[in-house]
Amino acid sequence: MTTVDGVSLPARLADPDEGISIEELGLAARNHALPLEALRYDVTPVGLHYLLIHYDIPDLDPGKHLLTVDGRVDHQLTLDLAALRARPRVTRRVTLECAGNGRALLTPRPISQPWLSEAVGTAEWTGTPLAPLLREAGLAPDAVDVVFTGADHGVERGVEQDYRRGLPVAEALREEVLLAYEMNGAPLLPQHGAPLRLVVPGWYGMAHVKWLTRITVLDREFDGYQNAVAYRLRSSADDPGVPVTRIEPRALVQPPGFPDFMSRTRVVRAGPRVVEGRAWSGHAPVTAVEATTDGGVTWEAATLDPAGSDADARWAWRRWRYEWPATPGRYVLGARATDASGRTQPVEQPWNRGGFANNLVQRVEVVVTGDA
Ligand SMILES: Nc1nc2c(c(=O)[nH]1)N[C@H]1C(S)=C(S)[C@@H](COP(=O)(O)O)O[C@H]1N2
Ligand SMILES: [Mo]
Repeated sequence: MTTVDGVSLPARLADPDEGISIEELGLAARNHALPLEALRYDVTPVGLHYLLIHYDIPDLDPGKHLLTVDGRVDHQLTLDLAALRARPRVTRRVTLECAGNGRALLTPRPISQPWLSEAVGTAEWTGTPLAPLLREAGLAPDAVDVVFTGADHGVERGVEQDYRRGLPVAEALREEVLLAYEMNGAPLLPQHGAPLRLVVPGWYGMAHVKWLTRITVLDREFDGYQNAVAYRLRSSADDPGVPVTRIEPRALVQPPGFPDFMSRTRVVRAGPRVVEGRAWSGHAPVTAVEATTDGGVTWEAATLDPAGSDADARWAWRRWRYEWPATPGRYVLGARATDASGRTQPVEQPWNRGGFANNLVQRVEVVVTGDA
């Protein structure tokens, strides 16, 4: 392990009432969220999809890019993009969400990329399934984790590293997992992992390794930084914690009416209104969405759009709507998704040190006015 001293800020929680720092602002400016009005699209236009890039976008030539499969396999494989494109081609609609979504709303605030509630997007990913490639390489019977290496390189908490993530072999062998080279019908853009990335439907964003160069099969659990240190649910700094894996259920409201420039408070004209949004879960299909207009004191059932009959959309968000007879006053809108595993969203704040996998109900401040 190479360490670089003196360049990284230590892991820290914000002091009570400590504002967002220049470092957090720098991360937020590089890594943008989904503008919430874009919840209107079934498939997020590429430029509106959220972004999360730990280091720099690497400079890769698609014509020369190679993917190596090695480690505990019978035959090491090396494939270029043409060879990957010649393999069976699949398109899947998948919702990605950053594991740190909602972090900046927690108290105390973990200092990192300061997401509000909008680190989410849905794309149509095209590529070739990973499992047949692993089977062709011949997985050793003692295979435990499959490690995916990106071409990006940086330092995190003093540890110099390529971005690498391990995935349990059973997850890597799911038929839905893709080596993707297209997003919404066009070659991947640099910021989304061009020319090749992993897509692990149902898992938080950190598993979907971009700029993929190497797949290494291990006979033990991967103990690299992004698995052993970074993406864990810890109650305190010395708690070893548990790994962050699948996406917890969440519903977001597409903010109604029009916004105030600074506060983003919404202005809605009185009258019969339809509040709508999207809901998703990486554990099991969403079975119910409830809406609130009083910040979670009372709840009403919302109507969920029928599930995509298309199995290829099983991992995508679903639209929901709620008819709201809006009368003048101040409101706090929100929604709560429940999935078939019984998981739902809390109104009371859950907390962990990294601010991961939190799915606190959103709060959309609305003023309903009587005049046009
Ligand atoms: N190589 C590499 N892959 C990566 C990352 C990264 O920094 N480097 N960020 C991860 C994280 S934390 C997220 S949330 C998703 C974001 O994917 P997107 O930027 O295409 O939305 O990419 C993941 N894959
Ligand atoms: Mo992320």
